[in-house]
Amino acid sequence: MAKNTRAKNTGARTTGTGSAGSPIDKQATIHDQKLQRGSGGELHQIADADTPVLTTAHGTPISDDHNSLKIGVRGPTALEDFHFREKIFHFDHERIPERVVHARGYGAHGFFETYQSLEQYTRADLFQRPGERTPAFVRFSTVAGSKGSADLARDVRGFAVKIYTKEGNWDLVGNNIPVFFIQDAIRFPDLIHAVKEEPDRAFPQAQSAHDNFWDFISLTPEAMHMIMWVMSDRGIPRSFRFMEGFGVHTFRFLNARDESTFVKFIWKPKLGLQSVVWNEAVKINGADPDFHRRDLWEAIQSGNFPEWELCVQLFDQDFADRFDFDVLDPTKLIPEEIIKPVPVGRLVLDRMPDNFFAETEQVAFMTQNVPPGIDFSNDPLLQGRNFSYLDTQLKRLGSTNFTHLPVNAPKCPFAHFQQDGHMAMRNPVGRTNYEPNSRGDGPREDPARGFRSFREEIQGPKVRLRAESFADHYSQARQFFNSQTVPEQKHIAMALTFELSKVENEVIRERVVSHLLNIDEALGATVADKLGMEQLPTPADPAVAPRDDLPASPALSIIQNGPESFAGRKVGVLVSNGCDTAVLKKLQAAVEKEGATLELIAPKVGGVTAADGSRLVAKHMIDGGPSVLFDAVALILSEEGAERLAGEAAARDFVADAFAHCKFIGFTAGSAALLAKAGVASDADEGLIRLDRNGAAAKFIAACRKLRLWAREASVKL
Ligand code: HDE
Repeated sequence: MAKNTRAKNTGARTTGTGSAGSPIDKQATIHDQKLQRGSGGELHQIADADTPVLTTAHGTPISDDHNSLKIGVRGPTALEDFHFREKIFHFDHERIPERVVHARGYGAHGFFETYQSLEQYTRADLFQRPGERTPAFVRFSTVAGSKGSADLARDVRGFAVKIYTKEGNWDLVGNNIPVFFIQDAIRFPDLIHAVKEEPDRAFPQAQSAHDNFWDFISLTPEAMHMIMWVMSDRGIPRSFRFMEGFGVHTFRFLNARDESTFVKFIWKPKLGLQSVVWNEAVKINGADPDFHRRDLWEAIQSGNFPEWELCVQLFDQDFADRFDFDVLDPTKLIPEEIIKPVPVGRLVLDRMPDNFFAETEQVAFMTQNVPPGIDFSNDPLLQGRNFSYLDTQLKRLGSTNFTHLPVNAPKCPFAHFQQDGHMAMRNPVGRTNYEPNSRGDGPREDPARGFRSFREEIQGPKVRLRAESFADHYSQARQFFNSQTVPEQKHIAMALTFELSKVENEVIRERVVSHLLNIDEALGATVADKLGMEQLPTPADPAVAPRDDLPASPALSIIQNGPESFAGRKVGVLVSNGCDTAVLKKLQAAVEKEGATLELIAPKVGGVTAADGSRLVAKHMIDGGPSVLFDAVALILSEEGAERLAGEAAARDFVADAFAHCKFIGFTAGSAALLAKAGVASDADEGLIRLDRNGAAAKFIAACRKLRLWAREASVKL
């Protein structure tokens, strides 16, 4: 069987002949393909009744796509070869500039479904009718790395949503972190220059662990709150499906009477929050740099559509005046315990793009895309963004007509007098291309339906100053740190230590620690100690003394908001020849009942023969399926299988890593030899669960709902 396939694939069997005088003189049929062999032995695929004829972009049918036109069979190529020229010309121009930030991203289509009418607060059409669905496109991204960088970089994640409402596109261009590094858009180019690869050496790529970034940060105290978030587990999410999204800035809702309510937007994932540990992230980047992409692709293709609820925090001017911090300052958040986020709709992603380039690469998000009923606040970061995003689209997409691309075009009726320009696809018809006009042609303004800005009274001198109300740089950073569980606080300390250990200049390290001391003395001292600093630097001089009266906000912790469910997660099961299928079947049933998935890993990808003689096909061979790709693992091995695997480094790492990353490990008695060789005692803690006992599969999955056994972390000392 295998031999036959091989013979066919090489096209070794040739039949028939080409037309007389043609350089193509032999034909072969491989599967249902018609192949011809050319004069130099190359294989040509020939059109038949079922396949379209290959043409140039101008429609000219092509007879030979393998050989350029030459003067003599070994001679120079002729200039008149328009097909060759067109093909190479087009290829040479396939790339468009990658996004200057958020270059690496992955998108999907879906819909937004409104829960309730928000008429009281906003006249935005999409929030009027409960149950109504509005098409949406989402692009998730990392910020610092280039288009080809790995998914598990420690970084902020972009969470950009385009909702094609009946009154124009609404782009909520957010992140998975509710605050930002800087308070004024004028700082953005410096921030991004600092975090991206250093200009003389062009590394490190997709990493903030280098001198330039920390130099900038150490001199930018306003970044400290955001630094706490990025150094926390939020910076290394398990996948896009398990992240929150935040609009960050304060926006306004405007109702039909043009009354304003301030609003902050939050996307909450239905599957709950989850992150990985740093040691795992580093290994995932090697094992599967597309881990986040693949996760979204697999979930959507298998019909497990990821879902988020859109929540709003609503408040009025009175609250804004009373609140501890300035609501226009994007380095501050409003704790959920102070203003409870109210769910107003859900976002479901149910379709991958047909073509990555056309949709995910060319989608153009712009903060200034808001429908009537949603308006901006004066947050200086948002004001700057509203200027930036239009500019960037022209640079990337090359034409003012980027709104003609299907992914960017509104899905509601639209009409204007804009015309011409590069690649205009939609061109006006008729004589009138201006307004007002006496012919009664073309669109007209609509003072009632049209977009109106909030009539805000603004007065003041023209100044280049930062508001004093923005000057508290440490209090919310401290509140964030105090709201984390012990393991989460440790992760922050470890992340800071790792990052600063990559900084060559000791002065920069010390300056960062001097800020940490203003956030939490013990944190600063731990990082200093782990960096081997001989003495603690003096705390940085704060513009405003950090407060210690802000209560912890449990909503800020990932672990305290665990889903208590294993749904949407993945178990990796290591199997060997002679394994017990009854145990596997029970585990499979328990996994499916939970709404999770299971993949088999075996010594060979072709699979194994179980004890009952059945054949189990594997998804991964052991070297290609390390445990970092799974949320929990199980070892269903025969004694002999376990002995053999114990001699393989990849199998030992599979177990040792799962243990070190605090994962739940199910195992059968036969698997003991591998556990032992990996240095894991089968009774080490309650995270090791026997699977070959009555009711064991359900018990294992119930334990997995905790996602990780953090109590183990102190002993593994990652
Ligand atoms: Fe962006 N940002 N940004 N940003 N941003 C871009 O627009 C910019 C900021 C965010 O998946 C660019 O189309 C400035 C905050 C996301 O296509 C660019 C400032 C937040 C995406 C740009 C900020 C974001 C971008 C680059 C400081 C979270 C990816 C390519 C004032 C609320 C969208 C592009 C996608 C992309 C500018 C700050 C989120 C250059 C000037 C704060 C999710 O226009």
